[in-house]
Amino acid sequence: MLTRLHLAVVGHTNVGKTSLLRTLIRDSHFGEVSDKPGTTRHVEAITLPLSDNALLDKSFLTGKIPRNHYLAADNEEILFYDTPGLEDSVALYDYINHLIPANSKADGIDKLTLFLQSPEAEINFSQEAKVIRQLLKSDAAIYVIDVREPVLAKYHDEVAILANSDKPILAVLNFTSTSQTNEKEWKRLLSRVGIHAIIRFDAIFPPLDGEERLYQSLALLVEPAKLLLTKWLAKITEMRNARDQAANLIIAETLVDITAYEERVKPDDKQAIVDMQNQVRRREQKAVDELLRLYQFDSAQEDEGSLPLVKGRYNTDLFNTEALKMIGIHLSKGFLSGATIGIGIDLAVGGVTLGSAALLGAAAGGLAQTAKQYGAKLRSWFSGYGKLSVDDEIICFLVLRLIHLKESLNHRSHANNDPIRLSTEIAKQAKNQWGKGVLPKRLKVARNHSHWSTLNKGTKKHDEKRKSIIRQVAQQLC
Ligand SMILES: Nc1nc2c(ncn2[C@@H]2O[C@H](COP(=O)(O)OP(=O)(O)O)[C@@H](O)[C@H]2O)c(=O)[nH]1
Ligand SMILES: [Mg+2]
Repeated sequence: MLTRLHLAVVGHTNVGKTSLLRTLIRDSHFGEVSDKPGTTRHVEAITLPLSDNALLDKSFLTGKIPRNHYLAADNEEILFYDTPGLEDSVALYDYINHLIPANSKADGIDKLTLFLQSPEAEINFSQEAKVIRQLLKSDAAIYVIDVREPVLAKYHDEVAILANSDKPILAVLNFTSTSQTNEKEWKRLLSRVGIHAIIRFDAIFPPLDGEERLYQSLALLVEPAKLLLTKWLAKITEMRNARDQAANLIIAETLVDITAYEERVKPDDKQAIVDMQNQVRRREQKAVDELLRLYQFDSAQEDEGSLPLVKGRYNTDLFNTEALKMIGIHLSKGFLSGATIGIGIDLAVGGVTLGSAALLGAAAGGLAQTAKQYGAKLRSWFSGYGKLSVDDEIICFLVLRLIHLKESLNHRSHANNDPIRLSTEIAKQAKNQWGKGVLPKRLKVARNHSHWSTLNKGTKKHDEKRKSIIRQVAQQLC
């Protein structure tokens, strides 16, 4: 039984070998990816890290420490070897066959071994020799194919050379999300040399069950590694679920922080509103950073034109009514646009707090005008202080943005260099309860617990009730 599986990732140059590995090991910085041929010049070993610190960050909310390292502790591991491309397979195939006398009984491995011992392995075919050496040392190969390519002579020779290794080979059809492909022809060629294990796996837009299919196919090909691969897959699934749960906790904690956030201000203190908006923006950014870290994407990677993120930041302001309307969030009658949008005012009058919706009109003209509007009765109660809090609609907008970001990151390949785009999904999500602009009851509870917000002074971050509400809100996000 194997406890370590060595997999050589081989194929023609520029077919997406390095990209496939970036996707499988969730690391957008692994190796070098480029349109130019021959970017990967050496064999590079890499494994999927099975511990994840970002998952631990939120464990204080659940009290459960994610089980890490259980595979690593047993020294069980899958090692991938990224190799340079097989560039000149036609010349190599000829050369290998010339090395063998005409009536020789040498088999495929004999031929490859002879080649590796020949002087040309150090001179003209040094790059190819690296690939073949690694292939012979590995337990199996993942053969990456660009299915847009017609099946030219050079590929016939390439496949024949690989088949000489007598290693189990899993063919991975890449670029399958492109419209014009030569899949049928490739499958025919592969089966002619006895390669029948074939999966479709686009490195940039991998299918949802892509990883499962890949490891399951390997388990069928390399019987001694079956148990290891099954455990590996279970670990991947476990990490995926833990990541999803941690993401929901990140979002839920942000929601509770912002819902419970309040400031007591004097009438007409417009600066207080601006300051509060900035605090909320910063809190949202913290959630974005946490999500990016959780899904192992770095914020600097995003380029200028990206939506919804520009260099790891949303490029639409949270307090922007147009954006709110665009995704279809229903705005209540009292909702105002303009500078004061999104921060509602409750009047704290002799211990009685009036609903913010009724008094939203106050935001535009300041509290003095409100007092006029609501008459003498109110004025007599008026203690001289107002309580600012963030409007329901803004919180709903925030949650939709964060859920959308989470989904985008969850499905995103680490080989994808395109900016994260605001898809139509967000509009679809907006049809659910959040789109109505009304907070669910569970979250509303936070309105009466200002000490639950890390944005207020005297926060009780570890308050059991706070943690419990965060967990409940997180569960409702699923
Ligand atoms: N659209 C698309 N592009 C891909 C895919 N796989 C690789 N690429 C691009 O193809 C180029 C070569 O990829 P790379 O991983 O460096 O290939 P390698 O030479 O085989 O390691 C890069 O520009 C990648 O971004 C894919 O599945 N779809
Ligand atoms: Mg490469």
